[in-house]
Amino acid sequence: MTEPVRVAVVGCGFFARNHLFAWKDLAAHGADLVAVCDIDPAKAEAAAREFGVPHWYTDMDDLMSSERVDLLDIATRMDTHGLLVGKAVAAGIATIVQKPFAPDWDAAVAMKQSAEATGVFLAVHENFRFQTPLQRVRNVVAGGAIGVPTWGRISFRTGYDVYAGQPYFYDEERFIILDLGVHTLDMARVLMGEVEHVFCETQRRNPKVRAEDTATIMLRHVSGAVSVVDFSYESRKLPDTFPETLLEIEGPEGSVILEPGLQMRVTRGDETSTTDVGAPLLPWTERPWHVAQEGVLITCRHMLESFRAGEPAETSAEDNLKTFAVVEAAYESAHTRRAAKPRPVP
Ligand code: NAD
Ligand code: 89V
Repeated sequence: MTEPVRVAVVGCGFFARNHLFAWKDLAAHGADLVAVCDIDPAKAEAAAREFGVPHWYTDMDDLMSSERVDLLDIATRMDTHGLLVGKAVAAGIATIVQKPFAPDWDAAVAMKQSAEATGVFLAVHENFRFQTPLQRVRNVVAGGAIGVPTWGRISFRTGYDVYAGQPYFYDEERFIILDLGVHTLDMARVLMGEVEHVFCETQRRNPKVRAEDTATIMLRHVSGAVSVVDFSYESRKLPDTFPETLLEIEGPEGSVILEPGLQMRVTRGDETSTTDVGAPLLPWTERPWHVAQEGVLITCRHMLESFRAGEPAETSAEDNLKTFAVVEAAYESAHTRRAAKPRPVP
């Protein structure tokens, strides 16, 4: 019988509920949710009560000094990540931190380097690549069915009211590329390989929003492939496909297309087939978020298994910095109106 992994969740806000449900489900895989923390005592207490967690705190230092935690899951917003991750890593506690890794490159690099210097497990909860539909696409591409990808489009366009659950979006200094580009550009790396340079145009189409709410990015990959990654929270179309990532990846042998309703169409030579690759509903997930919610469970399971095996997560701090470098290159290109290269990860 392997020892349970003692997990604590810091941040009990809008999205953290999905982390809490996921860790409770992973009790069957050896996760033991021992504590939650939120600076808002009402949220911390409510989360502990709802999820049957024995202890709750309003200060992470108190949690770390009072509990024996093996794996800390930080589900706060990016402005707190540097401080909280720094504390956890200094305490030698393996840590997962929600996306965006940080508000800026330097803060993200500092966290990665602190974990590297101490040998502490540090991963970013970047869950789109773990979502069932996108895993199915990954399997097709990795299996070589279409050959090495040469062209792709990865698209997330919605008019769903994302602001209702995440009102802080209105005031971000840098918005949709940091919030959503971290997901879609990560998928571009996963499916098409590392990025050589990007050209990006941004738009602010909603007058109530301070920063960009739409981005259209063209990427040249190191392999020579070209992809277009586009995303907006200001699309007006029905049916709205939130939170589906739609895509088409082309190679010399064929293509894989993810269509609305999460129908995956694979063409190989002169044969084509369509499969429903939608995420299953779980007792605690609900439409339309269920695709993203199930992705949280799969991601947390991957983190648990990676930690237990003493291996870096797929979305380790180092890996996520490669995506973050593409995010920064997109902002640079949008500012200079010229192509920009992702900076190397130090
Ligand atoms: P939120 O503001 O609703 O919740 C954050 C919580 O953290 C709040 O309850 C706040 O009181 C608490 N908090 C702040 N500072 C703290 C501290 N020092 N110690 C303990 N608790 C503290 O935010 P949210 O919408 O839940 O987003 C949280 C993160 O999740 C964001 O980075 C967001 O980008 C990310 N997110 C990810 C996904 C996804 O994985 N697909 C989806 C939505 C949001
Ligand atoms: O998944 C996320 O990071 C959320 C979104 C609105 C894109 O679902 O912010």
